[in-house]
Amino acid sequence: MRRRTALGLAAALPACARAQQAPRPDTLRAIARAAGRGFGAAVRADLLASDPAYAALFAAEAELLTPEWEGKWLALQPEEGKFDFSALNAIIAFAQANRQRVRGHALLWQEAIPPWVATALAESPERARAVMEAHFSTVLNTTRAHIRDWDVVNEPIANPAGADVPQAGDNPMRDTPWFRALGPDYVEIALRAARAQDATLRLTLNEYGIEEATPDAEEKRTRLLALLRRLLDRNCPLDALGIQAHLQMRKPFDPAPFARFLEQVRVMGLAILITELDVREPDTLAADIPARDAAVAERVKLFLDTAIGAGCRTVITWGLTDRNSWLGSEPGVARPDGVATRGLPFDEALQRKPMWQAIASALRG
Ligand code: 9MR
Repeated sequence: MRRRTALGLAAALPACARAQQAPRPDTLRAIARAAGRGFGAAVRADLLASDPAYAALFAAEAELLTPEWEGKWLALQPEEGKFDFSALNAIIAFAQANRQRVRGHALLWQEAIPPWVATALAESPERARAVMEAHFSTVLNTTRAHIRDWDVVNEPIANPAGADVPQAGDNPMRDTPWFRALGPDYVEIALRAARAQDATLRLTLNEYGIEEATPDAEEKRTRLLALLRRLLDRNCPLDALGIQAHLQMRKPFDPAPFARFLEQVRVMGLAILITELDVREPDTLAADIPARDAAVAERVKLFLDTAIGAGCRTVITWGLTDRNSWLGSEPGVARPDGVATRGLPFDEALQRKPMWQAIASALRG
């Protein structure tokens, strides 16, 4: 991860990314705004600093920015008590220069935690709580003026046995270092700890694998609803559900059960955000680009129409361009045949694809 001071980055911004002008009307950012909605994307500080075309694209198209890496524990507190906000601050400076908002991602997750945290969590529940509270205190108080929405707990629900990432036993909570240290109440402990630091911060619980029409996703939705009900029954502070939406073309999508789920979340009084939208293409897809792009766009349109129809007002994609997507680089996720994946609204040359039109059309509602 390249490091730059916030000032250094702002100075390095291309003129088009610095301009304090109204957003162009034909951008996802402006289309969403005109419809009373918000559009954003996950962003990387190293690419903002090194790639002017990438920076200009984010300045034009996104109103919300989620740090793809820079808000994670390993990025912020690699050693106990030694915090590093340089990369996150670079994103905040970029957002300020372009009148964008930044979402926080993610306070508590089982990935991107440094070894010292794993060791501390294994020591005792008291030590686990102290480590959590110290991290939340510094992170939330340092970012308070700029980040008003954090994913407090990321991915707490276990995948059902037999799913892509199976887990032994049938505990509905995912077996993570936090779960092992503090038991199933760690989610409530974390939400209360975040609220204690900031009375008006939007507290979001973020989850994946709950969108599609498969038995695994249905079971995960059931588990998630049970957790949300339990939290709210106990008056635990919680404001929003983040639905990651890493969609997969090889899995079916059916609007009806997903809409029913969203309605159940909505009546609990929680806001619903789409936080990490992208589309994984099937391994078997023939390399006919127009057909692939059309299929991806059709899936995105159906999915977003369902979410927006159920009251979701915020759509965030996990990156903007295929050039820089985790879909093309993550082992086990990238296509085994080496064919570049096309799961984001802009292609590798930063040109709009049918997925861009699908998002625009859904945002217009
Ligand atoms: O896209 C992210 C990748 O660059 C990071 O290496 C990885 C580990 O921090 O996390 C990826 O983002 C994940 C997100 O934080 C949570 N939901 C799943 C995303 C894709 O793995």
